[in-house]
Amino acid sequence: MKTQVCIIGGGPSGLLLSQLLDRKGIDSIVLERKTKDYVLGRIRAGILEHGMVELMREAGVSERMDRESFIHDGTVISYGDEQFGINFKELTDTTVVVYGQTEVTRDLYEAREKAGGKIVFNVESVVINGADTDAPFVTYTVDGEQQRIDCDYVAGCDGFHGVSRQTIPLDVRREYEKVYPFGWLGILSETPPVHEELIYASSERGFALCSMRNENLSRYYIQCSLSDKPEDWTDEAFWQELKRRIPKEAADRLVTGPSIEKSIAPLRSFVTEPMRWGRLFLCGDAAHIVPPTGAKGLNTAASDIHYLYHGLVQFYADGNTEGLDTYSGKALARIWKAERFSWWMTSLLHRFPDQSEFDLKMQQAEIAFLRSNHAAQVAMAENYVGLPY
Ligand code: FAS
Ligand code: PHB
Repeated sequence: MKTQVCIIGGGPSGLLLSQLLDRKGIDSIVLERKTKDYVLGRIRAGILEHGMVELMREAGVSERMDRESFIHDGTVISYGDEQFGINFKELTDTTVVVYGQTEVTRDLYEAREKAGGKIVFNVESVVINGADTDAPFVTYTVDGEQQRIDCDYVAGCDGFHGVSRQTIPLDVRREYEKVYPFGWLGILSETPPVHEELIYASSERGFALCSMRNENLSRYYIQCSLSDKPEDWTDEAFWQELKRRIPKEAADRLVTGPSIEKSIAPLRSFVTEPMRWGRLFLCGDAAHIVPPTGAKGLNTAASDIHYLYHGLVQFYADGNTEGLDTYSGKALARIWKAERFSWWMTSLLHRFPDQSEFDLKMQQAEIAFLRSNHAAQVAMAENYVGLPY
């Protein structure tokens, strides 16, 4: 087989790139390790920045998002029983969209299938060959048969555990990592959200987040130990702990119910540089990971796709490689700012096992400064709604 762009990974990054390229007449093939149902079964991000929303529009997949998503003008930050709002709209004249990554991915799959897009599921043993030559090709097996795709470029959209990043030689790659000493236990429940906006809660017992997917589907998280397993937590234990970490007036009105999904995500900050090696481009979680506190994971994947898409369109239009040659530098410039913000939000709101009394005082002072200082709130809001592409 031959294609112009071979895309490894059928998550939001790979599907969005394939859909955008298709609308410009650029051919791609998506190789996905799992089944579509498995990919759609992952419960992940919930907040879309303005830039991601615009990309969904440009990809022609925004109709259901426009119909079913929530627009949020701001968020609540609480510590103990104290709470205050950050009004993104007033501070930045920008809002965020609440629409689950699962729905984004579902819409993209539907669009690719409608357009006759080529997606190969259940692929195994994917190998990216000749990425540092002018004739790269990808080999893989499906149903026990070895296959080969010759292509102009390879987009590594295969997430943190994929093969793309590993294809870049160790003497070329530089990796930066910070692993946090806790995880997030998340549940999904068919209950009405506790508040019309998100509540990011800091408490002496640890962090909690009250989020949502729609008016009767809520997403809650509590900071948990890395040694915890989802089965260690009954629903009742989760709800009781969540109530201890959010303001009393929210805890009193919290509607609880059975969890329909329960999982633990580890938290890490991770970046690999460069994000290009020859004709291989890394996008999204294949190149970088953020702790989900700042809701930047999916949204930094989006800006990567924006840069790569425009670089490929420019190349196929007139052979100009300027966009491709500047991809890694441009993507990393925005990624590092998102890494900083995600690390800052995580440091601000979580309890760290080795925290000293002084560290706690600094955390409380940082929250008090954010509560009282306009410039601090503008800075937080500008990062949360998304820095420019
Ligand atoms: P993805 O990991 O989503 O997709 C990669 C795809 O590649 C997968 O479908 C995988 O099956 C496939 N693949 C892997 N190896 C392959 C191979 N060798 N061959 C072919 N295919 C292969 N972000 C937030 O903003 N908020 C959150 O709350 C949040 N929670 C998260 C929880 C978890 C457990 C994880 C892992 C991430 C979370 N994220 C969150 C971040 C998440 O939303 C990512 O940023 C987003 O999925 C990035 O999308 P992709 O880059 O497409 O990577
Ligand atoms: C979510 O709804 O899953 C969500 C929202 C905001 C975050 C992280 C996760 O910062």
